[in-house]
Amino acid sequence: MITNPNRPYRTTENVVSGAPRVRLETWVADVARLTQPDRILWCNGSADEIDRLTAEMVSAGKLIPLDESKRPGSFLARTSADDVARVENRTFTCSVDPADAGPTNQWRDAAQMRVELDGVFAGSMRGRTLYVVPFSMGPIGGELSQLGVELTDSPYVVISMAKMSRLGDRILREIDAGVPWVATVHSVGVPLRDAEGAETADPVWPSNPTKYIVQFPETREIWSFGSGYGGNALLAKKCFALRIASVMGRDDGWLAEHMLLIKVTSPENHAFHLAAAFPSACGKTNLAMLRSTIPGWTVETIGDDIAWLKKGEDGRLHAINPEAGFFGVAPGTGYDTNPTAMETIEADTIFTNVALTDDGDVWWEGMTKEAPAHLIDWTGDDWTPDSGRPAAHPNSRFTVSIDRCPTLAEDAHTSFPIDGILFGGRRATNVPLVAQARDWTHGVFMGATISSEQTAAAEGTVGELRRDPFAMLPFAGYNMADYWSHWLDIGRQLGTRAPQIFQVNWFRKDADGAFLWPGFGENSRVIEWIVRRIEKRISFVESPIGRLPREGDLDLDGLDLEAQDLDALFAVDPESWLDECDLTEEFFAGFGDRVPDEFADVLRSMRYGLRAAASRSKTASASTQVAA
Ligand code: OXD
Ligand code: MN
Repeated sequence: MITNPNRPYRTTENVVSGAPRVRLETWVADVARLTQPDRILWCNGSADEIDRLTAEMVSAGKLIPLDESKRPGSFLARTSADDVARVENRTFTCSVDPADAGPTNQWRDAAQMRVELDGVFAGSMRGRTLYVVPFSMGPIGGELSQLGVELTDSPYVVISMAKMSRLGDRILREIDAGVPWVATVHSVGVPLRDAEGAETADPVWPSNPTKYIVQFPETREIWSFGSGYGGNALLAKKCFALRIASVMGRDDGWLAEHMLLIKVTSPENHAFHLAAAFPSACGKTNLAMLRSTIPGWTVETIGDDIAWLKKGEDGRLHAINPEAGFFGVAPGTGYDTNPTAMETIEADTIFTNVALTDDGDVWWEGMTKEAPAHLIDWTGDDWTPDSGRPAAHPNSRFTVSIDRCPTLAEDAHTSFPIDGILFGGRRATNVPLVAQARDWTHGVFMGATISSEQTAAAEGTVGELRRDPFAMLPFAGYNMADYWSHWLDIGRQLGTRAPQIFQVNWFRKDADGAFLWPGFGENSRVIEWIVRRIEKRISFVESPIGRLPREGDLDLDGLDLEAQDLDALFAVDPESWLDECDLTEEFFAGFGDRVPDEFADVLRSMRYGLRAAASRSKTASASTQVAA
C-alpha cells in the first residue's frame, strides 16, 4: 500500500525516513515496483525534453503535426471514443469520515480503495516509461504556491503539464529544502506486456474502460487510472488545484476556487481585480478574455479556470492563478466571439479532438460561420458539411501556455488583492443581469445558490434547476456545507477589507425565448457598474434579492436595447422568487444540520422583503383597477 510520504496514510506504516529527496525517490521506487514500467524518466520540462517527447509521439502516430506556416509548433491529438471528458461517476473522495465528503461527492472507504487501486495499478505500466514530473502550482516559491509530483505513463500528460503548470529543476530544490508536495499517480491502464511477457501494440490513444479518479484528502494524494484525457489525467488541474487544494485551504485558512481572474482598468487608470465563478458552458473563457466595448475601459486576462485566495498581510484577500496554461473548450471559439483566444492559439498549441483541414490546420464548430467543404473529423473519418454530425468533439480542447495570451496581465505571474467576486449561472428567468450582495454573508448565499435551468440538451426535466454551488459541485474536495461555513469564516477574518460580491446572469430570456442581453464584449458594461459600485462612486436600488443598478447608471450607450427589455432584465417577481426560496430551502435541507445558520437568516429576510413587495404590487394593481 503506497501513500504520500509527506503525509502517510498510517503513521505506523509507510513512513519513509530520511531527507526529503530520499522520501521522494523511495515513493517513486515504490510506485515503480507496483506498476513495473520498463524505464523511469525524471522530467524538468526543458525545451529539449518536450521536443524529444513530442517527436517520439509524432513518429508513433500519437500526435499529428499541423502545418508549420498556418499553426507553427502545434499538434493534434485524437483520443479514443470512450475517453473524451471528465468521468464524474468514477470520481471518488476517500476521506476518513464519510460525512467529510458530504452528499455531493462519492465517498469510498480509503483502505478498500487502496486495495482496489493496488489491483488495477499492478503491472499497469509494463513496457512503458514512468515519467516523474515535479511541478509547482503558482510561481515557484511563491507565497500562495504549492508543489506536486505527478507520476504518469503518458507522454501526452507530460507535454500538456509543461504548458499547464510550472516545471523545472528548481522544484526539486524546493523539495530538498523541505517544502511538502502533493503526491499524484496516473496510469492510462494499458500495459504493453502482460505478466507472462506477451506483448501488445500500443494504441494511438491508450485508455482503459475501467476508470478511477481518486482523491485521498487527508493524505493529499491523487490516484488516476484508465483515462489519458484532460482533467482525469492532468492531475495538477481539477484533482489537485480544486479537490485537494480546497481541503488544504479548509485546513490552513485559504480558498481554492473554480474562478477566472481578470484585471480591469478604469478611464481614471485605476486597476481592479475580479474573480468570477461560473458553471461549465457559461462563457468563462470569454469573460477571462473580454474585450471592452466601452471607451476608456480595458480588461486584461489573469486566469480562465482556477483561483487560489488567501488573506494577505494587508488584511485583504489576495489571489493567484495557480495554473500556467489554458485548457479551453474549442467549439464556439471564433474570431467574432473570442478573438483573444483565437490569437492565443495561433501557435505552440496542442489541440485534442478537433477536426483537421485538408491544408493541415484545425477547425471546429463556431470557428468560422461556414464550415470547410471537407475535413477529417475528430475520429479520423472524412467529413463534409452534410455529414450530419459535428466535425469536432463538443468537448474538444486547446492546451496552450498563458504567456501566448495577447491580453495577459503581469499579475498572471504574481499575487494581487481581489476587489470583487462574481457568481454567475445560466438562468432564463428570475435572476437579474447584475445584483450586488448586501454583505459577505449574502454574497456567500448567492454563491451557494448558483444554478442553471435544465435545457433539452441534458438529462432531466426541462426548466428544472440544476444546482452548482460556487460552480464547485464536481470539485469541492469536502462537504459542501462545511465549504460554505469556511467561506463565512474567511469573511469574518477579512471584515471590512473583504471584497464586494456580485451575482450576474448574461442568459435571461424574454417570453419568446430570445436572450435579453447581447453578452460577450457588452458584458464590459456590467463590469463597469460593478467597479463603480466597488469604488462607491454610485448608489443602488435596494431589492429583496440584492442591490440593483439605478436607472441610468448602467452604460447602455450605443446598445440597441428596448426599454421593456431593460425592465425585463432587472424584473424581480416576488411570487416566483418566493417559490425560488422554497426550492433553495429544499436544496439546503439535503445537507442536514451542517448548513450554516446564516443561510436561514438570509432566506428569512429575503422572504420578508418579497412578501412585502408582493402585497405592495397587489395593492398597486387593485388601485389601478379602481382608477380604471
Ligand atoms: C473544465 C471544467 O474543463 O470546468 O474547466 O469542466
Ligand atoms: Mn473549469
